[in-house]
Amino acid sequence: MSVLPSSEPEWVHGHPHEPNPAPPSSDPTLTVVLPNGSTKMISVADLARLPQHLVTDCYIVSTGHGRSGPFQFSGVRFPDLLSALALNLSQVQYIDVVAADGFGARLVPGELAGGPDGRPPLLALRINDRLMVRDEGLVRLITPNETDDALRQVKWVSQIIVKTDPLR
Ligand SMILES: Nc1nc2c(c(=O)[nH]1)N[C@H]1C(S)=C(S)[C@@H](COP(=O)(O)O)O[C@H]1N2
Ligand SMILES: [Mo]
Repeated sequence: MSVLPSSEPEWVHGHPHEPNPAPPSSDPTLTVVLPNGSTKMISVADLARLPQHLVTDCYIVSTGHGRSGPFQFSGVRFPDLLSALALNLSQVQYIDVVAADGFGARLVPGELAGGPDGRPPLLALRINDRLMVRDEGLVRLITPNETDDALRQVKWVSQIIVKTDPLR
């Protein structure tokens, strides 16, 4: 399988702004790339077994087709994913969440756990209390506090790349 090169992906500095309406493929495989370069496949069922967190009043704000919502999304918080992978949040430098169509977002330590508002980023599995279908993302990164352009609401998550800082 292909792993992103260590140079920065182009979307770190913003995206060309036409959202894909449909998934690039029906393959729902989700791969975690661990700091040592090894990979681990995780399924939606694996994610569903981890603690689920609900965030209400989420909006997907597209500069192209307007604002949709409010939605309730629920799914897995990053600290819970990291502990399931036996990784320590305090060592994380960043996590890249990449979709099957090449779209992605980078999460940095200060935002991974979420703030006191209880609206952390989620690997969301459910929308409005039902599982998302593939067209909706199946597994979707939801960053509740991003309300500008939906560039961090990554559908069809296929790779989660965890980078740790060797000095910490
Ligand atoms: N994988 C992936 N996720 C994506 C995009 C995309 O092109 N690919 N577009 C983003 C943008 S710019 C928007 S506006 C929203 C659209 O989400 P919606 O289809 O739920 O309205 O998805 C975001 N997530
Ligand atoms: Mo967008």
